[in-house]
Amino acid sequence: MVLKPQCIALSGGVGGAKLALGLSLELAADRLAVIVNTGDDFDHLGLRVCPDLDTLMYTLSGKSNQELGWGQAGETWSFLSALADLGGEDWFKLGDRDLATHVFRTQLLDGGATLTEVTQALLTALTVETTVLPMTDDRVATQIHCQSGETLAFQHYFVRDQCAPPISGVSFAGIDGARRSSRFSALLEGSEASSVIICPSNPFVSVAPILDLQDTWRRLCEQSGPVVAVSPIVAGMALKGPAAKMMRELDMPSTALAVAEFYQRVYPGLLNGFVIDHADRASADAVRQLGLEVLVTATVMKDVHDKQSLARDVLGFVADLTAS
Ligand code: FO1
Repeated sequence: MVLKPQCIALSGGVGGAKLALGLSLELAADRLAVIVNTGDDFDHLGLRVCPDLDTLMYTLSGKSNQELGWGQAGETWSFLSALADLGGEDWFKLGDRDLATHVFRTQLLDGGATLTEVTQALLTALTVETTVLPMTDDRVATQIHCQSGETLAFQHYFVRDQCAPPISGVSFAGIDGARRSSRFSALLEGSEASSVIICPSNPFVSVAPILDLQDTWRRLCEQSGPVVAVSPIVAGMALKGPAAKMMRELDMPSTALAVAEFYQRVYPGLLNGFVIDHADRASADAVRQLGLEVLVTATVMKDVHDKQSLARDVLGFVADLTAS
């Protein structure tokens, strides 16, 4: 029998990793599993790069670069600089230490290991005890459809083009044939109740790939524990990344309320609760009118105290919803 964790967290990169770290400080390692978006993954310079998985691993191991939000602390850039001298592609900043992760991963994948197995090998090497799982071992690639008619691979849009092109939509190539990783599927089975926390990650490019994979969002609805999402939008701005800009371009107001409306419209019945920042407390009643319980708290995570404090608040909210 699989022992189900108390909490399944769904995460993209930087914003999600912050709350995942807070949750890992509040819960025993065997009570938390973090499911990570792999739609941002891509092949670059002959290497398999998995930015969100790496952000989670580095954050949970205390090795993350706090200033950049991605990559490793104390990084050096000799490889990238030498590559630039040769006229190679240097738009995606691979640090020397980070490079070792991608070489190690690519070698194991080429040898027949699954992404789940490689991720576990990296977590073990980094002494991270929390369960961190890719959403799938199959290839799913987020595609950004631009208002110009062009379609961009995610990292070309996000890093190379700095999220500048106005977008008209997002799709996930390969998702129809992709399957949940077996350990992710195992987490959704069994009788013990798990709560689900959707981290403050971009709903369109970080959370949607996980929810859209097979019947995942419907399986999450069937969990006996509550499902809550933390808004990645605070006072009209994204905590990190292009979520607010994307919302405006997709004809949505860039508000926490619009994030809740998006989840209710696209994944009806998924959410039981929604977490918004004090700055958005005026929207609490409107979110309640969508049929959701609301927690208003401090959601901006600048330091580890903020991360643990938000995790504690969200877990308390989940416990209240479980009891009611
Ligand atoms: N983000 C950037 O804005 N610029 C970069 O050059 C960059 C390099 C990079 C290298 C490895 C890695 O794991 C992540 C990296 N990221 C970079 C972050 C990443 O592209 C995004 O944060 C995520 O894909 C969005 O969640």
